[in-house]
Amino acid sequence: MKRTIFYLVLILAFATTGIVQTSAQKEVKYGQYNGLPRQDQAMKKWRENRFGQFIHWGLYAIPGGVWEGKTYSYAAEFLKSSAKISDETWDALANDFSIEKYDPKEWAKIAKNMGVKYVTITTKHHEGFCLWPSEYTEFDIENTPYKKDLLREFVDAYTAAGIDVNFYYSVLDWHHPDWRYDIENTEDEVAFERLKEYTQNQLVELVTRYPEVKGLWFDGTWDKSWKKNGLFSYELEKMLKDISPGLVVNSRMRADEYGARHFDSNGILMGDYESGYERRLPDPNNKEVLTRDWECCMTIPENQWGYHKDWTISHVKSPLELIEMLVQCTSQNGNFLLNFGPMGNGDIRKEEREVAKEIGAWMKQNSEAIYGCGPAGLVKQDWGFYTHNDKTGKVFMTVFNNPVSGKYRVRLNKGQTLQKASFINNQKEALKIEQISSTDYFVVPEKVNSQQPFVIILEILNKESGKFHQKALT
Ligand code: H79
Repeated sequence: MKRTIFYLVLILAFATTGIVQTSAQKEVKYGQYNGLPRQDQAMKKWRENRFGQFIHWGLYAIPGGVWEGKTYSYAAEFLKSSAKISDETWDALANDFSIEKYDPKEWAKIAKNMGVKYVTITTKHHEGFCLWPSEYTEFDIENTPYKKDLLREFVDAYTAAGIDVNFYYSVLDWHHPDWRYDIENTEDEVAFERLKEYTQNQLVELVTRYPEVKGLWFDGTWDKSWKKNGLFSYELEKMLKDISPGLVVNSRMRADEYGARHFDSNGILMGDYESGYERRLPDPNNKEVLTRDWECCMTIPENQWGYHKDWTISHVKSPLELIEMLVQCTSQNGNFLLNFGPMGNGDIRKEEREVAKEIGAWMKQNSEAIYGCGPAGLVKQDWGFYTHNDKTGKVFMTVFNNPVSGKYRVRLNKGQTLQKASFINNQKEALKIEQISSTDYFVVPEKVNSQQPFVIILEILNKESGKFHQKALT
């Protein structure tokens, strides 16, 4: 009996330390090689940015989800497929891409005022149309009435505004004759080799023509054809990083030699950060996501990335909902990438301008709780989310739900004491604190703004080190 208990304890001890492997490790040659989480300057900057703007712009912005008088409710950038439009008809939209209202400096100003630190723009979406003059296709901006390199103008304007530029690139390509969903015979294989060459050429072209680019965001990589080419994506990632040192690449690019995506066959993340959170967030108590870099990309309406004329067909998220998502991401070590779909004429729709303005107003007061912040290592409470700045040691509580008691519970870890609480916009004045146990406190502000999420800064002392709270990754 004693022996059984001994073994049981042993097994439990190993299980909790993670030494016991539940499944055998596979030999994976084309998996992760970056050493994560990356701690170089470029990656640190990506992480500190926290808030980005996604831009979906292409020919789909012209019809805006409406074709021959009929409104298609599925994603506007999928209209070619939803309305079963022929290649010829769709490709002819390039003749209407005159974008007379395109003003990248104004776009950059809107983004800057919203408070984003980076932007990710679709250089080529599934339709295959290229926003830059590519040497490798005619289906690009050069062959529209606009003619000029809009991407160059975009990169210049955003860079001048101090916003890091990233490129989205869809490998899936409805326009390219060599695209295959799967490789079933020699003909497919030969065609897909050409598609791979095209993909590589274009990506090398992008990082060379626009050396300012900080990262690549791959999409359309879920088909069998790509999954059967783990070695290719492995070598391509390396090649692009050789040309552009510091380049930050999302996990969607890669497949390993067994066809596993995002995470290799041993469960190790590929690329530099995980990009599976599309239009959804992790559970707020999910601790696993704290151990890696990740990004959530989000639409303002339900599922519209490209410009859709009719935003009444689904719920449109309010700035408050979006701010809450941004804060949640920060609290769980993630970035938040909020999508905009500019119009076919190059203008930004008024609803998006309004969202940008309102988020921007909040950020002007409270961005200290976002930039450079991450998890605080404290137990989440119902009023909202904690964030923490490693460099200053400050802990921020961003409140979204006000308790009817007017008392905001804080539970510290053992060995910590709460020294002070104050509003972010009035740090000189200390708020009332009630200690209720060795670890628990109530912060009791006399008056709160119940119309807006607000931020309280906590100063926490670690009794042993005598220092302010340092990040406790769990
Ligand atoms: O660009 C936006 C969308 O147009 C694009 N990604 C965002 C950022 C997108 N393309 N397709 N989709 C989104 C939805 C595709 C979902 C599926 Fe699948 C692809 C269903 C089956 C294959 C992803 C992979 C979900 C399951 C497997």
